[in-house]
Amino acid sequence: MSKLIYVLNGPNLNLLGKRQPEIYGHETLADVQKRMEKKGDALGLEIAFFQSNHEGELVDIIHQAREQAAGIVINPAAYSHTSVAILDALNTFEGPVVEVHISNIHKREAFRHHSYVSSRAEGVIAGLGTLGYVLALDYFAQ
Ligand code: DHK
Repeated sequence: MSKLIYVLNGPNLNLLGKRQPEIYGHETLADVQKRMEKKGDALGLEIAFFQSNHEGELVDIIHQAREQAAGIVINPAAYSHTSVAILDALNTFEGPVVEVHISNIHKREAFRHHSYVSSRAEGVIAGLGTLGYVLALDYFAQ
């Protein structure tokens, strides 16, 4: 049976492709999902893909992952910089977590330099565009 990987996307990522393309690129979130599913097939990983603009809903999805997922890829978006609730939820999950940022948060405003989630993540991929999501799957396959 293939391993199930939850992929979580935080606020405003539903507008990927339309929102500040000079920072986040032209690919849509649906494109990212397709790429991940294709890569997942090649690696023997099943992908469950989510996006929410609501902190509590992301917490609920992480709780659901506790029962189901072998690992989590998360781009918490703006909640990276604010959410102890998402960090606490991830701390209830026993498997590996990879944090992804499309942009290089360290090259941007100072308030983006700190992520609560990073203290829980096995690894953080930032600044490689949407390729970061695909590379996270290579980690899980390994
Ligand atoms: C996405 C966001 O929406 C921002 O709030 C983060 C992250 C960066 C990204 O690069 O994917 O600061």
